[in-house]
Parts: sequence; structure tokens; C-alpha cells
Amino acid sequence: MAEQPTYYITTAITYPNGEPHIGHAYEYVSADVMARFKRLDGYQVRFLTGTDEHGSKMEQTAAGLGVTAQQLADRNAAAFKRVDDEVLNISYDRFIRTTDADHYRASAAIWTRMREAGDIYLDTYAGWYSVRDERFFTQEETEVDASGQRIATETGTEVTWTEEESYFFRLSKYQQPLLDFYRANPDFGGPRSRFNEVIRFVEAGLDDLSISRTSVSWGIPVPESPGHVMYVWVDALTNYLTGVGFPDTDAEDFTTYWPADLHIIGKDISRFHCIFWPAFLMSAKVELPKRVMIHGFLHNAGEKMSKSVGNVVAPEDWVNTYGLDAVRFFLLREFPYGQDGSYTHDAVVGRKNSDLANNLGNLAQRSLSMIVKNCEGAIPQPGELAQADRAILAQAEELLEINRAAYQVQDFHRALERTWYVLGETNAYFADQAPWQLKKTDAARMATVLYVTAEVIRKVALLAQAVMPESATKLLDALSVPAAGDAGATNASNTGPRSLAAFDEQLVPGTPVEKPKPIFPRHE
Ligand code: ME8
Repeated sequence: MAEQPTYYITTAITYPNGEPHIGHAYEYVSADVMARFKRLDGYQVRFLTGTDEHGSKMEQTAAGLGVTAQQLADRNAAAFKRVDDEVLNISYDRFIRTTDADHYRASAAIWTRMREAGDIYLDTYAGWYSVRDERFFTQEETEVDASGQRIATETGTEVTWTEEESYFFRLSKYQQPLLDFYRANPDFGGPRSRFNEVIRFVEAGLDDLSISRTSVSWGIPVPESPGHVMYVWVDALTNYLTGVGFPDTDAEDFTTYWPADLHIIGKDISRFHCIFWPAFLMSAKVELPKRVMIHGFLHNAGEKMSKSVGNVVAPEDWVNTYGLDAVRFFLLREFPYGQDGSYTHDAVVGRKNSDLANNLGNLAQRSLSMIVKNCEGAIPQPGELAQADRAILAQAEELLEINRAAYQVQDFHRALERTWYVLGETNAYFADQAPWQLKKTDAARMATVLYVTAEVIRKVALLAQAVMPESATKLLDALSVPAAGDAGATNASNTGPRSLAAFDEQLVPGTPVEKPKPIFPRHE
């Protein structure tokens, strides 16, 4: 038997200095959809997510609240994990916290490897630091705003003058190796426009990077260097290695899953992932990840979400209002992955009512209840296929390859757009063929139309499992589609994920059909 292909996917790990919002949910859901698609498509998947708990930002937020950084991390890491588990149905394999003991070992090990490579030296850092961004800025990268406060020009956040003894990483040495690597691996960063920004930045030249702090104590100690803790991004990025057992590079997890197939991250942290991370790994002599996909930001009616404006949406509020699967669908269908996007109540309701309630829910209800009523509750025997039948089935057949190609580059938007286009065509076919009239005039032809419609629904539901696991499962249950490893079961027992290996099969006449439970009620 051929060995099962593997797939290692990660999200960014969040700073648990506040509560989860819908922008975080966007990232989790997209990574979850990717992980589920790969599992359905036969891959052995490892999916890592978690929280980034060290650094000045956590230290200062905790001090402001009168708690310790560890207490703040414990409280909010639990809130993030709860959103994954109970609100968004995220199918991660490990929720890593950078305060986990094995992560301390991994971070110390990568540091030691970089030092042994001759890439770490002691000096004094003098420059600007933004606690909000956890990032160093040169004088030229800052400006004074109207209120007299010095800020980072790029991000608009407050910076403070910092002068301290610090270890540096020889990032400058990796300028050319990075450019060579990008050239040899044009799909390393996506989408292309965001990757190009990174490349231009590297071409302009790289300064060495300060990678330890002496004025911060909430961090991972630098090996054999009392008083120094690691700059939070050194430890944060290393989480991806901890998640597969580093520094034990002979362990099964590591040999099975490293290098990572995909890091999913937001546009504000592309340089950390496309420049620092591969440079650290080159230095530590660890293989580089295959791809970093940079998504855009989600805005509230075009405005940046912010506590002071009071427009921050909690994932739970949305899920309670619209239902989980409608939220998951909206996030990926509404705008292209990689670009910024905006949401309004009307936009979510519009998608839910037209794409889900009408195009999918209503078509499934109408066609399957006709089968239940008029075909003895089983998939009917189709007659000879007419041109219209063949045309719609052919369109549905192409969807697997279209989806695979789109998922390959995380173009979730295109995958859903094409799939729903075919559903729209199927609705038009159903209306044209009018099986409710054929019932009186030509029962055999009615059976064919219902068969074809049910077969398209089966194919769409198989693909939709990644995005809307609960609703798609209800549809597949109603059609008695056997679950993985459950070949001959009937509908009562076969609920669960259905492998995409079943995509090219066909519905078997005589298979019991149930009217699906209402899956997408209209949002009034
Ligand atoms: O950056 N829309 O953590 P973080 C879309 N700890 N994505 C958003 C968003 C929005 N409105 N707001 C935030 C960090 N994000 C680091 C990561 S990884 C080794 C360390 C995304 O809590 C953001 O782009 O600030 C990032 O990918 C993730 O949420 C966590 O952001």
C-alpha cells in the first residue's frame, strides 16, 4: 500500500493579552478548512495552533491589571482555546502554549544551534521599541505625531527609546541566501503581491537583529546568559518546531511532519515569517517550511476593529446570531483570501439567505423530499441521460479538481465561488425540468431529474464538508452516503466525515433517502 501523504499546518499563535475577536476567528477557520480538506483528501494531517505568552506586551498588560503575566496568560489562553473548541469547531491536534515545558527546551536548542553556527554575538542595542508590535524600529522608521509622541511610521504605534546589552543575530549574513531561496521557491510566500513586498524589503538590505532583552524578565532565559531573556519572536516562531518534537529530530513526529507544509498568518507579521524565520532555520541547519500564506485583515464595515471605537466582534456573538456554518462560509466566500475584507450584518445575512438557504438548503429540501414522497424513500433508478442531465453532471464532476487546485494555493474564495456557481446552474436545471410537473406526465423522467439533482448535491456536500462540517454531514446522512471505513452502513449509523475518494462514485439506486433536517433556515 502506498504510504499516506502527510501535511503539517499551523496558525500564528495569538498574544493572549485580550479576548479573541472575529479577526482571530478568520485565521482559525481558514486553517481549519485547509486541514479538513487535506484530511478528506487522504492526507495524514497535523494541525497546530495556540498562544504566544511571553514578552513586554504581556508583562505590561498584566501589570496594568494587577495580575502576573502567567495569570493573564492562563486566563486568556483558556478563552482562546474555548473559542476553538466550543465556538468554532476547530480540528487542531495540539493547542500549544509557549509556557509549555517542551517549548522551553526547543527554544534553548534553536538558540544554541544558532550560536554554534557563529551567528549570535553580544553588543548594545540602542533604538526604538514598540511594545504593541513587539518590534524594534530604527530612527528613520519612526516619526513624531501631532501630540508629540514618537510612533512607528508603518504601524502607528508608540515607541520608546531602549538602550541595553543585547545579543544580536547576524541577519545581514542571510540576505543573499534568502534571496536565492525565494528565487528557487517562488511559491514559498503567497499571495504573490504580499510575497513581493517581502522580497523588496530584503533586497533593500538587512540589519542584524537584537534577539535578547535585559529590561524584560517575562521570557525564556537565554542559555548560559543570566539576565537575558529571548526576544519574544525568537521563542514564538520556534513553536512550530516544538509542535513536532524538536529538538528530537529523530523522533517520529519530527521525521513525519517537518518541514511544515503551511504556516497561515496575517499580513502584519509577514516579515517575521518570511525573513526572520527562514534565516533562523538556515542558521540552525533545520529544513525550511514549504509555504507561508499571508491573509488580509477583516474590518468592521470597512473600519479597523478597535476597543476604543467599540466595534470589536466576539466570535461567539456571530455564531449565536447566524449559526456556525454560515459564519465559516461567509468568512471564506465573501472576499479573496490574501486581500483585506469587510463585514456588515447585511452582508452576512445576504450570503446566508441566498447561497445557503436558497441555493443549497432549498434545493436539497425540495429534491430530497420529492424522492422520499414519490420514489419510495430511495434513490430512484435514472433512465437514459438527456443532454441537460449530462451537462450538469459534467460540471459537478469538474469540481473536485477545481477545488484541489484552489486549495493548493489557499484560494478558498475561488473554490466556493465555483462550487456555488454549479449549484446555481443546478437550481436553474431543476426549475427548467420541473420534476413536480413530470410527476403527472412522465414519472420515469422525473426519476432521472431527481437522481441527477441528488447526485450533484452529494458531490457538493462532499466538498462542503471542509467549510461546513456539520451541515454537510447532515446532507450526506440524508443521502445515506457511507462514512469512511463504513462501506455498507445505512443512514442511521454512518454519520461522520466522508472521504473525497468517494467523489467520483455515483449514488446507487435503491439507497435509502431521508428528508434532510432543515440545515440552513432563512435569517429573517
Ligand atoms: O502577531 N483580521 O499575535 P496577534 C485578520 N503573537 N487577522 C487578524 C486580525 C484581523 N482583524 N487581527 C489579528 C501575533 N489578526 C504573534 C504571532 S506567530 C509565531 C506569533 C491575526 O495576537 C494576525 O495577523 O497579534 C496574526 O496572524 C494572528 O491574528 C495573531 O495576532
